[in-house]
Amino acid sequence: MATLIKDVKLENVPTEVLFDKHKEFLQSYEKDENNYEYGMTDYLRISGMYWGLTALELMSINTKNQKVIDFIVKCQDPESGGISGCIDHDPHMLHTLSAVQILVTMDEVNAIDVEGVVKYVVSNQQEDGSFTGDKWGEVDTRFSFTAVATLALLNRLDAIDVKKAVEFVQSCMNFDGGFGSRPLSESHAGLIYCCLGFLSITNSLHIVEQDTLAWWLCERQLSSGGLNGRPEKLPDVCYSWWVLSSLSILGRIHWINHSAIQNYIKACQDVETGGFSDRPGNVTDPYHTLFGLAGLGLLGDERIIKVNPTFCMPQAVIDKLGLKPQILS
Ligand code: GRG
Repeated sequence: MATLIKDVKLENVPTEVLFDKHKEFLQSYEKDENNYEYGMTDYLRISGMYWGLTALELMSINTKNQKVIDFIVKCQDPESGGISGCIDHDPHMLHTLSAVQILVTMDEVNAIDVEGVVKYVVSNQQEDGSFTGDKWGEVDTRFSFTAVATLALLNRLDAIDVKKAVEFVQSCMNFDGGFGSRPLSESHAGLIYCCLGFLSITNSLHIVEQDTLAWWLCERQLSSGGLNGRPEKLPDVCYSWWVLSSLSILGRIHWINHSAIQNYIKACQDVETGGFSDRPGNVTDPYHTLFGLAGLGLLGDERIIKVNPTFCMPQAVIDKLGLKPQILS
């Protein structure tokens, strides 16, 4: 029986990256706070700001903005030290990292209580080395990444038990070389990025089955050129980041077909509204716009500011902090 591989058809692919349109698209979020979409996305506001502002930085726009800094300050919980997605919401590890990424990029990290953030991250580490996302207790390798990325950006990796944290991530490695959210969970490109990013920050990439994993990541490329996150799934522009950053950390980005993925990413642009969507013809958003642009940056598009594959931030910011996350050659 023939195997049916899920994929999409590309038609009328723009030949260029529409930088001006993408800038306009992202800047419109700053101007219009009264629309329905803005109101419905309160719960992810801080991460949304990180996606949009980082995408603008990658297109050489300085995003330093007092309104954003003041908003983040108001999202820090004075008791736990954690940062929430929006004022009066519960703090969460993901938004805490996004806030620190934004402030570090703006060179304004001291606007928040840095020791409070450190205390919050430490409070989420469990006996087995894993991390919870918030006080409600969900454990996931995404939170191992957000913990070490936040602390590394604050130069406070010493505050947690790194050895135990590495042992937990290692326990999530699968027979195919990939990683899941917890021990015995299915390998997924998003979680592989989190685990490789974690291992790159903690200088522990030696535990990885490097060739096996790089091959699994290359198998994410479909005939359309797009990448999926796991077998039998449709392509999505965000995997241009999760897969290509993982291959970059492994020193094997040249293993994948560059022109095919570039073409897929270009096909996901909306030529009228600007921005990128997950698949051609869908509605665009800042999340897919960041990961489309950052993916093109990793593939060597020199019009995009050099992006660090571990932190998904401008390389110049990481250099300025003196951070050297491990990258294999
Ligand atoms: C600093 C860039 C950066 C990220 C912060 C939160 C985080 C760290 C990374 C998220 C990684 C990620 C996308 C994980 C995916 C989790 C998952 C199991 C998604 C499955 O979603 P489906 O089933 O998607 O909707 P597919 O594409 O598999 O159908």
